[in-house]
Amino acid sequence: MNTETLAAEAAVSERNAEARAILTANDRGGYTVPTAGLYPYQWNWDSAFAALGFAQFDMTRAWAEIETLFSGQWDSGMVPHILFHKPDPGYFPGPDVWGCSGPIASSGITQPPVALSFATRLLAADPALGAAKFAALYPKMRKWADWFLRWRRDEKGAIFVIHPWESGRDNAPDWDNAMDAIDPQGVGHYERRDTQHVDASMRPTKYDYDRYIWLVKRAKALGWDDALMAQDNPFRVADPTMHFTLMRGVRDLLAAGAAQGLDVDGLADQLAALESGAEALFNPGMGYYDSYNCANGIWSNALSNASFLCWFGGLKAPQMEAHLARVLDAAPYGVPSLAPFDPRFDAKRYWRGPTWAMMNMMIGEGASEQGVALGEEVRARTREVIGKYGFVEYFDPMTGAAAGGKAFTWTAAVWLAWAGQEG
Ligand code: 9WN
Repeated sequence: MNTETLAAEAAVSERNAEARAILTANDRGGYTVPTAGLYPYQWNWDSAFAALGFAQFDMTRAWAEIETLFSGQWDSGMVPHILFHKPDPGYFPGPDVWGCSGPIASSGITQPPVALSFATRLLAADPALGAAKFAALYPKMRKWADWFLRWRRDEKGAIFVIHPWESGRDNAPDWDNAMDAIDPQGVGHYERRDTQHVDASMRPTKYDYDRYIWLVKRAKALGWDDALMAQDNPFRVADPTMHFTLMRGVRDLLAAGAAQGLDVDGLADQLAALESGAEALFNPGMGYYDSYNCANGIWSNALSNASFLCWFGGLKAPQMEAHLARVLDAAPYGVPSLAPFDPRFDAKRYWRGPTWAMMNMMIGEGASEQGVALGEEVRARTREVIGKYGFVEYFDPMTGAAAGGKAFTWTAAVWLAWAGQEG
């Protein structure tokens, strides 16, 4: 073996050790914080990725992450986007602002249900350990999927979000049209904490935050009641992130549930409904998957990283390959959260441009599964950017520069489970 190969191997094993150390340091006992300081609680989809990372070296701990997440499930089936296990003044809005009454103090909205899929991966990786754990979680996972189909599906069959935080892509241009219709009267004084941890230029703006908090207060005043919230909801945006991750989750539950001899009644129908609903998310004018405002049907015309989750959802979507090629040509450290040739692109501002390793994982894996050669390119670029700039929250897609929080759980997990592996 030559010295160059040895040096490259040493660098990878150093990164592996660093990634494990991040997961361990962010472990708060049964759940992991996304990063110390900026995000001091358990976040829903962050935890699902954390489980994949832990699965590389501690399978029991991996299951615990998902089990703890489901311990916060509401009677309705909804699994909150944040579980406030222990009060921490470092994050706003905290439990008092949300005013929810689930089994654990929590937010009142959900997040993309990647935990459904990743639980099936833990099972596949170690069936002897996983069978009983999977079977115990299975009814809860199904209840969450049922809840989505009941309360977050629009007339055209697409899954929508009722808050930008629900999608996990907080300040994406996808929400601009619906956000513009909100007059955040009465939002009152509040103190942001995020900009005490991270430079304000990398975060959502005050305009966004006023509306985020206004939406929380409105839902709180309605007692977080799904039926009441559904009436005259000012923010309903059909979202490819939610749609494709749910589609993948239901598909994976169906396959794993059947293999384990569990009750899969109704899952095939749900999957079929989501497959036909996916057509509603195809923007014919632009020729790609997109979000739209359910109130007026207006498309976002945003080629985002969520557009490329179609493959992860299980679609063939051959027409998306040329879009991915174009975006990767424009952004050396892609996949950018918004195409760089979009005038709304901002390389540093959160979900309006930066590259996110966990989105890349779903895009890259999904593409490879569907035979799209660029899937491997996405993995190689993710490996390169993490290798160069470390385990940060997100990256500038043009320069690769590190941005957002440091020592980030899901970036470390994605390295261990996917990006850092040999191609
Ligand atoms: C609000 C934790 C979360 C991620 C989201 C990301 C960001 C929170 C925030 O951080 O959102 O949920 O306060 O900005 O957008 O995807 O789950 O990492």
